[in-house]
Amino acid sequence: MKKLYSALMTAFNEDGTVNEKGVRAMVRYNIDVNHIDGLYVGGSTGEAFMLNQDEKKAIFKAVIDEADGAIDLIAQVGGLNLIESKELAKYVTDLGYKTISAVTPFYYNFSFEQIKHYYNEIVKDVDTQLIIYSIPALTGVSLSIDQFAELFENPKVIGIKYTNADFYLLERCRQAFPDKLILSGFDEMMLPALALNVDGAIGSTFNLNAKKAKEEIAAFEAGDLTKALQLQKESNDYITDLLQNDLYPTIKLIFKELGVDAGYCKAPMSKPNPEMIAGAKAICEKYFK
Ligand code: SI3
Repeated sequence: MKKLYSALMTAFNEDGTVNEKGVRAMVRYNIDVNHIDGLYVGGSTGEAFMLNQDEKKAIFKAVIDEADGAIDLIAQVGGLNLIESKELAKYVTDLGYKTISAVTPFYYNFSFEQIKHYYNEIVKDVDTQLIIYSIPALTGVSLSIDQFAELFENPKVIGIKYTNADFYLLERCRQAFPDKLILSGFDEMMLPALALNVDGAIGSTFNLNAKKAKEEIAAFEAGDLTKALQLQKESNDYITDLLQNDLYPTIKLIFKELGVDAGYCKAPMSKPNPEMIAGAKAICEKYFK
């Protein structure tokens, strides 16, 4: 069965410090209520690119402690400071994470040789397996099929978190790398990605909507495309509402409505205003009550 992962959020206090209790509460919700297969920790949804090294370490430690072996965990350790990424890779490996992931390095228009060096360095001193985090819309970095193939020459590089609406490239990757793990990243496009035979999906909106997303995967795997499409349509109504209300703070506000203290987002992400709070309540009422 294809796997569903929530991209774990980070709960922050109002002053922008990490609220570990809130992080643990969201891990519990994902395990106990969502029955999720796994968590992607320290990604975009975790606001990780705004965290310092100590905060990242504290989150990785709290998550593996709270999950206590119940689900798969993938630790996103990538960023712009390669020394810190390598240190994090070692840190999470020592904690017991079996899989790491690293975003393609961004901002400086790195050459492919530099990107390849970055990945080979991150895995060099650890025996953990790595999934490339490809998200061109946010990083501006698009890898070609040949470049993925070159990264896969390192046997520790085992897959791609494919957050990209380029389905032609996804199909080519699936054909070219049948034994690699490909996890799709845009929740609103999960069905077309399933059709191209991804191994599962990772996403922010599954933190609340895992039940429906799992039903969609089950319908797809049973060959009931009509039902899978209907479920994707229903999920996309919910995702559209979330996106229109400001995605990350709204997921946290809905968590709060459901009794989970997910805290705040970190500036410069928005703090909830009365309109956003009303919007989140309405979305919660419409889809989750
Ligand atoms: O946390 C992560 O790194 C992700 O899993 C990213 C994931 O692909 C999400 N992308 C972003 C930028 O948040 C999606 O789940 C996305 O939020 C969702 O499809 C709504 O557009």
